[in-house]
Amino acid sequence: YKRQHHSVGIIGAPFSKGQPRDGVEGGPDVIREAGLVEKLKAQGCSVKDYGNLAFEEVTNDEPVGNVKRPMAVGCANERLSAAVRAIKLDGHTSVMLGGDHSLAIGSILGHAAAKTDISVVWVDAHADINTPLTSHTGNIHGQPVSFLIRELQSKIPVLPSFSWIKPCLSAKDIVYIGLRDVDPAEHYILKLLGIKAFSVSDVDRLGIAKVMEQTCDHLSTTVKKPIHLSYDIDALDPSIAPATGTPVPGGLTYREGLYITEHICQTGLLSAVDMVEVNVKRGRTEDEIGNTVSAAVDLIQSCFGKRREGNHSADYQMPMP
Ligand code: HAR
Ligand code: MN
Ligand code: MN
Ligand code: MN
Repeated sequence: YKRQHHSVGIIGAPFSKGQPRDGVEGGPDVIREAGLVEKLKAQGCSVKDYGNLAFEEVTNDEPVGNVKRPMAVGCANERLSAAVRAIKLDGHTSVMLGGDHSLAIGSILGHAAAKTDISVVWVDAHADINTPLTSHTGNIHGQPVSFLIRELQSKIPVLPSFSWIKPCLSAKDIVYIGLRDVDPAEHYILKLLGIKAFSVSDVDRLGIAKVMEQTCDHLSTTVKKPIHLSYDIDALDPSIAPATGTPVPGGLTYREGLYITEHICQTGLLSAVDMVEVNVKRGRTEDEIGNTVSAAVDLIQSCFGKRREGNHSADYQMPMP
């Protein structure tokens, strides 16, 4: 393991229309207010903060079938994809602060536009692979993966503001970790396409170390592609990350959550990160909010080399008596 110099480009995406709950648009600002930029600099990263994207108001955004706010989601993601592409072309590892998980559409497509061939590690309680036709909620944050997988495209209906989207992943290019709330249609799709998925039950059986080993083995059978880590904070147990829209009991521990980011950092392949679904308005106390936000910051720091065993710089000099 060689200590690497990390150059990080941060983009805030204060967007919530992929789901119905207020507050998730505040994610980028609360994560920054918790000191993200300063902390990354203090651990030796160079950081460029690209600020927050501005999303235009979309009027007449009527549901298509039961899919809610298709135009707002399509337009926001088109903007985000251009921003992430630019951050990648500037030479940074992209960090997208959400916002809800529908933003993974733009983040992953922007990353793929700059890097051609990428792989995805999707850490989440949910599979987010409903198609617009299988979704029971109509919330697009439960659907982003369906738009990205080539093998599913014959099942995807036309949606307004989604025509720019061209799938960029094969089913073998994505691995899930942390699943525990998967709809029947989603489970069918995962099995049909043979998508690698580690539920929390698999984490129980194998341990997180084996899960990460097998995740990396699966993603690098031939060439080592840049990794896109899409981290939904609800993957963590609600006891450590309660301030999120759809908490599910029995989640990853704080230690398992951090093991994932430490391991992916060590591959040297991490190329883009999403940190999504932090919703301060879903926290019932200051503690619940603070714990959730600081877990998000800790995970991002860990993506860029902060290790629980400790760190020191290559030029560290012992003080002499
Ligand atoms: N599967 C459900 C749906 O399609 C719930 C998924 C939403 N929750 C998320 N996504 N936070 O990870 O709506
Ligand atoms: Mn999600
Ligand atoms: Mn989720
Ligand atoms: Mn590995």
